Amino acid sequence: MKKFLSLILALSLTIALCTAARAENPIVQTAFTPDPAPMVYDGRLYLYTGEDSEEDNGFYNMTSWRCYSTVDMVNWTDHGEIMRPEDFEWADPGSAWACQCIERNGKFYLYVTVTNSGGRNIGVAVSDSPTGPFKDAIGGPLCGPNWLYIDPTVMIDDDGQAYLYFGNPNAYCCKLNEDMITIDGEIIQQEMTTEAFGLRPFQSDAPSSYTEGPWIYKRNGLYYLVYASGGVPEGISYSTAENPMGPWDFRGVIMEPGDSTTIHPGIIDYKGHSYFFYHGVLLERGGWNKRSTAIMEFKYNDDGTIPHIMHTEAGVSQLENLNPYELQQASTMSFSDGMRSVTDGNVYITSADGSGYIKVSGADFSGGAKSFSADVFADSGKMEIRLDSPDGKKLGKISLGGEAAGCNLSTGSGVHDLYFVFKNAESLRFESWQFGTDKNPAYGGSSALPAVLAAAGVCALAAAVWFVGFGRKKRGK
Ligand code: FUB
Repeated sequence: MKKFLSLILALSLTIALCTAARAENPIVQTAFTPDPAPMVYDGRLYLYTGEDSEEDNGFYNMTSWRCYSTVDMVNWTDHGEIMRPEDFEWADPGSAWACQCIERNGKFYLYVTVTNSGGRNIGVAVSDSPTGPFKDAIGGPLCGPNWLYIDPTVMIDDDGQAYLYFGNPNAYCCKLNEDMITIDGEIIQQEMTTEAFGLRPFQSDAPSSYTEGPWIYKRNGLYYLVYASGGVPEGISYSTAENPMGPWDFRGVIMEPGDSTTIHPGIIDYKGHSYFFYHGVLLERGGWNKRSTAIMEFKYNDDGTIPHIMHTEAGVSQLENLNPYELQQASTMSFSDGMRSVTDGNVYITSADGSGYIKVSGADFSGGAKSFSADVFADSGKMEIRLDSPDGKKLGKISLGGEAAGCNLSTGSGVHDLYFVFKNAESLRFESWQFGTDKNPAYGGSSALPAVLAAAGVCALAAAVWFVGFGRKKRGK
């Protein structure tokens, strides 16, 4: 019996630890996040995406470019809208198609696709920070207008030469000058052959399988071009080359089409792991023009080839625990349900209809949490702080509306998934939070009404089953 109980305890611990350590696909539920483009800078992984509007216009209603960042691959901080097409005075609103950001000499260059009356264009914006603000660097297109000019991807080679690829259904490339905002020489169209880019399965008249969304990088001296392929619905294929401007050799399909018309790849190494980014129709409220970013970890084969990657809702493993005693943005989360992100100078989290929750994965409560403070305000309702599931062990609650309210907080210890659960929270504005190890929380927030909660009670071992939801097709509301 003793052995049996130990086994149950060990199993429960294993479940708690394993389930606390995984992300979920899609990685963002508070907004739509098509066309993912990762970038590593100064120890953080940044992710740039477009934004498919919640308001359908029958086409791609893409209102802004957004930025997210992480240090653990599971909890992502939403930096909000970093730029809108209107910020390019010559571009049409709603045309924020695919982008990529790259750093050079401490400046961040955001290459984007935007439309105007003449066609599509590659524009470039610049900032001193990876999270913006970004400003149009030229005052006009880098290239375009041309209806075939979409989806820029940029790489700086070891010798400092920068290369830009873009295009649908042809792949174009050119060199960039060191200023990163002017083109050096001619724009060259690649030979769109089967040898270079594979065969389009159901379109024998198409020149090759290459469709759009190129992603260029170099690994072990070899150049890789990964791209949406096969026409509609798109899968993802790749080619390699000895020279950054080609010719390219088709190397195979990485991912089959999912349930989205389009798909868009991004590949990056971070903290010793290789990650594959793509988008699909992954949220319950999603659709062909309401797409979301997903991530898979993969390992290159010994010969440098990329393995076949399956679509899956199981995300990637958490690389390190989160420190709940540091001031955290409310927009840092691993999953949410019923919540939305709003950018108004700051980024805050609100709820779609007053109820919902935010999950923060793998928070390390070593030392024991005795207090909690948050920069949170709503006209009414309450916020509950729970462990390991939306209805798991309740550490405490904050009554929202009017003055800051509090209650006793159970002592937290160990590593737990943290849940902020909102009930009837009208006009919610949640900006940041922090746990404390003493009973007199000193709030470090920046605005709104600090709501304070003090502590008592016990945090029992949470072997509670984490709500994974495998088998559910779409995630979050
Ligand atoms: O998101 C709009 C367009 O759809 C992108 O520019 C393409 O890559 C495809 O994802």
